[in-house]
Amino acid sequence: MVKQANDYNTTIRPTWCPGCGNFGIWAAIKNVLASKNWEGHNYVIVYGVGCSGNMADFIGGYGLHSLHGRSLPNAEGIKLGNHNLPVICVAGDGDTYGEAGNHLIHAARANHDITLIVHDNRIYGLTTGQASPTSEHGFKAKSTPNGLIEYPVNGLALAISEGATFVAQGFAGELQHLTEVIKKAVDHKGFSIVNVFQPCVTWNKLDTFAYFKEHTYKLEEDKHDRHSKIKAIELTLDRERLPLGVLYEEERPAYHEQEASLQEGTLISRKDYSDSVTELFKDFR
Ligand SMILES: Cc1ncc(C[n+]2csc(CCOP(=O)(O)OP(=O)(O)O)c2C)c(N)n1
Ligand code: SF4
Ligand SMILES: [Mg+2]
Repeated sequence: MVKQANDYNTTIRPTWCPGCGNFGIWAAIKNVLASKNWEGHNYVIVYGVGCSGNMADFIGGYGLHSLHGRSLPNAEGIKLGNHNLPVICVAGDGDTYGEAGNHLIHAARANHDITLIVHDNRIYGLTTGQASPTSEHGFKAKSTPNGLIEYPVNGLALAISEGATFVAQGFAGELQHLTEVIKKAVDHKGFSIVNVFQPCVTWNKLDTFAYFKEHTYKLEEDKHDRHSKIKAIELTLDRERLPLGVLYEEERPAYHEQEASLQEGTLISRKDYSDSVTELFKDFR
């Protein structure tokens, strides 16, 4: 039977604030799962901790609600255990560019075959509105009543420079476009990152839907050279005009394709491995 987006709902209704941009990303991810006609065991989604990570309760199928800043290493472990399984990470801007900053660098340079979807609301949503690594310089929040001293992390430039092989951007208010971008990222072999502008209507009164609508533009595929790192990084430097679409793409063997021990099949298909895991699990009983 052909799947519909709502087939991926769980029985739990989202607890996000009415109007939150997380709804748009949730819809786009479910659209992508439906376009693949995947059953719940055909993919795994690893979530960080944040309002974004709460999506773990609202999408069915294989999933792991990990720790703040730790979705990537968990996803890498899953991918190395069964490299035939598509692995997606869902994490916030605070999670990805703050706590997981180091993991982001190493996932990119290893070219792990994982898609990371960053819910970039430029704030710590779940912990009720502190400045995040992507908040604007001068941003006044509870944690920075006199204005944020630091300048924002340029997460996509970092990903490109460290070796990510698919780098894109989307907006939660552009569902169809976002669906297409995430689908391309999931289809890409290697490390893909999609930074998604996701307004937090409760705590961030600066980076609103209206703001992103006014400041974003769609890249024209025939005009932008998505194989040039320099051109892609240049696009990320402009904080006033924010590009949507695929900024950078490159073909390079993924990590699991180069790891000698995985050439004859997945780890989970090896009896010596499953026996040792069964043995290990006895310790947890
Ligand atoms: C190691 C660790 N540090 C800090 C926290 C507290 N904490 C939970 S969510 C969060 C921020 C979430 O912000 P973000 O990642 O941007 O996600 P959002 O809620 O905005 O979707 C923080 C600091 C934690 N749970 N674990
Ligand atoms: S606090 Fe912000 S990010 Fe969290 S659910 Fe509410 S609107 Fe969304
Ligand atoms: Mg956030």
